[in-house]
Amino acid sequence: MKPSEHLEEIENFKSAYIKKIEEVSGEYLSESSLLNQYEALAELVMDKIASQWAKTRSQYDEIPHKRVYLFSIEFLIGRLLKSYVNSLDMEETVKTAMAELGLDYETILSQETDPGLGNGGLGRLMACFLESSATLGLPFHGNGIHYKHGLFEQKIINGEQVEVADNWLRHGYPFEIRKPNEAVIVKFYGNLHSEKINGVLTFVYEDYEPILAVPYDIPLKGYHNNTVNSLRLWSAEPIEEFDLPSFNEGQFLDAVRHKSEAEAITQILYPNDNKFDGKQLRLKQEYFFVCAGLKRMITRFKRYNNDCLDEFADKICIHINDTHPALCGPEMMRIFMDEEGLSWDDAWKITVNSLTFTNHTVLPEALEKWPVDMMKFLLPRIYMIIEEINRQFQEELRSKSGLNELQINSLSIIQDGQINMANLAIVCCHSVNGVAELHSKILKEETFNGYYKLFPERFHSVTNGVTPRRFLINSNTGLRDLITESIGTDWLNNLFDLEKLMTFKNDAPFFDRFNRIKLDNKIHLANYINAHNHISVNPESIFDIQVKRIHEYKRQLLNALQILHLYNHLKANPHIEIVPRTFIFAGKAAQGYYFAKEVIKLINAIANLVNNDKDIRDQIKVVFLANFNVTLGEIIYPAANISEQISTAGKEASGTGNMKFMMNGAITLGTMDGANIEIHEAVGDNNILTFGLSSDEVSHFEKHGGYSSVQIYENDHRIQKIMHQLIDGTFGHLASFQSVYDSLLLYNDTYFVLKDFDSYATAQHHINELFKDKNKWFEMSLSNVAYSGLFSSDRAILEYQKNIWKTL
Ligand code: NBY
Repeated sequence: MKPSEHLEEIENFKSAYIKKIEEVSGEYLSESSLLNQYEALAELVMDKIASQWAKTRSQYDEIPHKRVYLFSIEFLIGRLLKSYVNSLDMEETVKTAMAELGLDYETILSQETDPGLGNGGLGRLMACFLESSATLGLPFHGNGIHYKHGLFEQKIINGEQVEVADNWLRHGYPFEIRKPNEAVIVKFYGNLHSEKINGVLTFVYEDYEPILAVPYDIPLKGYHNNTVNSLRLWSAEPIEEFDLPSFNEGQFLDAVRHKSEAEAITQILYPNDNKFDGKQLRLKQEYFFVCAGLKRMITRFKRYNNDCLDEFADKICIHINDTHPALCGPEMMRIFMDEEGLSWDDAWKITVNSLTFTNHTVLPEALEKWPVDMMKFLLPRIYMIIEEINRQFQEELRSKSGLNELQINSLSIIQDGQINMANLAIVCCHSVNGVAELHSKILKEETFNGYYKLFPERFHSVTNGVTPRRFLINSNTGLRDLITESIGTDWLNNLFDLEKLMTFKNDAPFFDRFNRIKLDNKIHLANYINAHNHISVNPESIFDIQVKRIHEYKRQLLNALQILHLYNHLKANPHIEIVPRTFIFAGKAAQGYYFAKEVIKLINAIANLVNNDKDIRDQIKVVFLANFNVTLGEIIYPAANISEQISTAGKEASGTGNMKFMMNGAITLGTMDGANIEIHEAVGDNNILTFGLSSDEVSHFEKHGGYSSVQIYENDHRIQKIMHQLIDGTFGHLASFQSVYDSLLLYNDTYFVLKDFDSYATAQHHINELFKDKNKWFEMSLSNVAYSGLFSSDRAILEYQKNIWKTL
């Protein structure tokens, strides 16, 4: 763009904005509230996106591509306004226009709520996939739930987590469009009987409870292109506002009961990550969005394919994100047979050939199993179909596989009165994949070994990735600009290009700027910490960060205990000088997860002890930041020196935070788990710090009844000391951590915290030495940025296209 055109664009933008402010607020700009200023900008940006959105839709209809529909019960999309502005390539224009109007762009952006429609990695991964697909220009659509309340907001009060309901729609949401004319009906409960209608045996479903599913569409804009895809979120509503007969009879409470029961379905996101919670309402949610999403999609498909389903599986891929949407299998069978009149065999072919499935965890407590009785009661026809799928599957095994009854039973979809949803998913889908090499190997060799032996061709692996737009380009603008000035703009379209940065490893001016950018990012985070936690931290200290959901297997406890040990060490040796270190934590614990909440309490208790002890001379600081979410992550990742990825080996399927940190030049301190192994491979031994048991060692111990944590305790004075401190009043008389103590010593330390302690402490000590060597540290950090290309979600999506969805 010529400078004169740019000036004109800014002027046009300013006048459009002034007009928009009046439209949204009925006031002049000078009188308008911050919220109105944000709304006006959001609407202006939506106007720009809308025409591209309409065009993308019609192009997809004209040019037949294979489409991918992604079903996920969570989409953790984060704030959108900045993403939209940058993807429209309007950052400069908007920033300048706002400044010329006397407005602060950052403050306006901060008015946006962060939709918390997911728990953690699984939901965030889907958001990255949506963004990458739009950027790659692929027809890819999300289907999920329009939760009225997302994941709770976390406050830390007196060192403990307190949950506050998240009301993200309080001020409305400018980026969604409600489509009441595309609503569909979803049916629950009721009775089923078979009847001959016109000589054909038909299932008649009666006395069911109909619920209206209304879609809300959110545009997903590709970066610097014209593609705008959709995320469709379904909201549950009563068919009629009131039950009029009851209303007229004066039974007002009965009249509104139906309304609130209907709305309950999409009221709240279940706050568990990696833990199955078998509530009926959750099963309702799962069926609700599966049924609504499939119905709309199939209707649309028929409209553009002369009412014929023959080519369905050639043109459509339905991807299910973990087992939460696994009812897609039986629901497709129901639609194809009961509504479209297909035979079982024809319906089954289309179903299996269009469905693909990703597993995200091997933790047994996360695997979904629904009681048969609940399924039968809530979804009688679906249950009937699941039973038939299972019956036919077992028949086939009996006739073809040579397996004995015991083996056949172990593969059954229905076991001990429960429906095993992973088994259902594997049987109904033609592809199953893990999310990192190690995880996929464990799926094949352990978790789903019986199925792997039956269907080896179904098993795949696609290592996760994250979008570099959100996690580097838009959130670390200093580094973005340095990279572009150094290697040009190609890397914006191909992250592997970052490798060219290695040519700067001996470049002094580059070294200075690279370090200055990291320092600026750390100052930014330090200011945030000061404002929110009233703790002053030294930006020159090592920022050592662990942010993720709080879970025993992720071992925030190991980190906390190591800090306590370091504190003891400094107390005992008051003249020791270490490189100052700031340990930063953030993450939510599920409301009902007692142990995880105790860990939050312990971290805050340690923070209180360490930060206020004069003897420590500010050499270490500990900070727990409340309410970790996507927005906070965008401040944290660019400021990190150390990325803590310390799960018990074999337990973290992949991890994606590890990739976000790496892209921003943090050095991983991690176990050989999930994608850490692939990060290690990408950066080489010198640019990562690994420690601890391997997953083979962990599983060896597990198979032999664990290890003796007491023995470790007895032989290690450091461990004895910290264990005593948990219960001896170190943290005040009221704060005792008996349950933590017991889990480690009495219950034999399920997650190998004490077993890995020594090796972790050694690695931590090593960091101290490494950081002193500025050149060495720079090279490590630069290598992490340079070799992060592999961890772009663009690469992941291309692999899905090629190997899973066969859309390339
Ligand atoms: O999925 C995470 C994995 O732990 C992580 O290693 C991986 O990188 C990421 C993306 O593949 N899993 C995860 O976030 N899981 C959940 O959030 C989750 C939520 C709900 C339930 C189970 C798992 N549930 O059963 O209700």
